[in-house]
Amino acid sequence: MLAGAMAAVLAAASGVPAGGGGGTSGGDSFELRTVAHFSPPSGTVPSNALTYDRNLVPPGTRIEVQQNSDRRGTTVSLHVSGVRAGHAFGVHVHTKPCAADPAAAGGHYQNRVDPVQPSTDPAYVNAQNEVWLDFTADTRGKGEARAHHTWGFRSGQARSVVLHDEPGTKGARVACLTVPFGAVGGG
Ligand SMILES: [Cu+2]
Repeated sequence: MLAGAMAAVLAAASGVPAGGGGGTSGGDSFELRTVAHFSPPSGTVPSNALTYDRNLVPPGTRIEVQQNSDRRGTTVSLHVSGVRAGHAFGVHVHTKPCAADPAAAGGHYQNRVDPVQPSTDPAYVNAQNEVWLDFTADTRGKGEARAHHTWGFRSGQARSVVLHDEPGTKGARVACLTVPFGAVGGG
């Protein structure tokens, strides 16, 4: 039996106070690091990292996601260890948390939101308007990716990272990590 939901989330918003009042909402940066090991949705212990395909993402696979945001933009980085060697995955930031149903994570987070949802228009569905972290695992089942944008997330609207069984946007959902991505300035 897998040792359940080994997961850790560290989040910190920090910044230079605008005035002398010690006040509050206006951080100039947001940093977050989430580390977890995937487990099947049927596991008895709730997990923020769920695998829907044991062949491509075996239980125990490690995933680490970092967000670094400031006024200039946002970088999201991904490190995975333990997936199927040599396999090419499509990965995106999605709008909702993971659940037993792979569809629960919703659609892709979009900077400019397509008025037509679910979104299929390439003018909106692309790596500039969304956060794509596609990677190909090496011979040891490790992979990594990084994406930088000059925009930042809207608070509470980017909630997960979904791994798909092929690069791009057509692949089936094979695993999902819930991540509380944050906004600069608390907005
Ligand atoms: Cu996706």
